[in-house]
Amino acid sequence: SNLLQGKNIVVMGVANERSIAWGITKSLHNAGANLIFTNRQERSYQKLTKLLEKNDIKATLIVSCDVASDESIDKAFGEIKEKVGVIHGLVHAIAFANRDELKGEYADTSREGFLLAQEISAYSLVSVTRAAKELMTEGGSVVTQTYLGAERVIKNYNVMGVAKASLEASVKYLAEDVGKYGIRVNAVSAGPIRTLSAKGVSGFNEKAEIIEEKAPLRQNVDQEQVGDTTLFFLSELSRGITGEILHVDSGYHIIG
Ligand code: 0WD
Repeated sequence: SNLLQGKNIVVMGVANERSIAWGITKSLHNAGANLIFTNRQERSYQKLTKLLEKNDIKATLIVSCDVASDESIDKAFGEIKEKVGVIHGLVHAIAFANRDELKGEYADTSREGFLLAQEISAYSLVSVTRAAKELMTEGGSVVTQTYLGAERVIKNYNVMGVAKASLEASVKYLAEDVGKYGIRVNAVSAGPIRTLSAKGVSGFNEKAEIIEEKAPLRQNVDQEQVGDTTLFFLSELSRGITGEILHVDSGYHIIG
């Protein structure tokens, strides 16, 4: 397709081949987008450049960005503004919590662990949307990644569930703020996908098995399915939609 032909899209959060952001990258590339990437770590940068080469995808720009730092965000978007100018889309696929707080009881969450999860997983959407808005002078679309643990108690998801609840509320408040500039903000709520981050949450296998057993479609979702839905949100096909949380979970969330 050519849904994103000539569109400049920033993708944040490719760590490796399994990353949801990598599945999204493939969908956006196939739709003709010009892709700008941000990485936190040098390790991810190396992995990304290899992946791009292997898949014959040419990045418009790769910049480093640690969302824990306002200076880093300003520097990254400053560089994007300088080298690319206008952007039309932003993909936020970033989250973090301490591993030892992704098991046991939520009540045991530390103050620092709570704040860290909120900062990296929820506040980062606020700060990058603010930075991206300045470059979205022709309107735009912001898409983030969330999980059912925001809506329901899911064993071990704990502090991240509370951070995702904050992320989802932020999607709605941000959608109101930037709607007047022709910018939309939406989230994809994906079923469990085996990635580096998913390995940090205890009991991943059980979660994936329940989907195969109970979800209407009786199969787990993959990065490509999330990629295609994210493409939909970035494209004109979804022009009437903002502030939405869309489940890509084989229908699991409707089952009681
Ligand atoms: O089952 C799953 N895997 C699901 C994941 C189900 C539903 C939602 N999600 C969400 C995650 O919560 C996250 O928001 O999707 C998003 C992407 O997660 P992923 O693809 O599962 O995880 P991973 O491949 O580990 O990528 C996470 C990225 C990494 O990229 P870099 O380039 O930094 O290595 O988030 C990054 C993490 O390192 N990240 C940060 N990026 C910038 N600044 C930071 C930070 N401070 N902290 C973590």
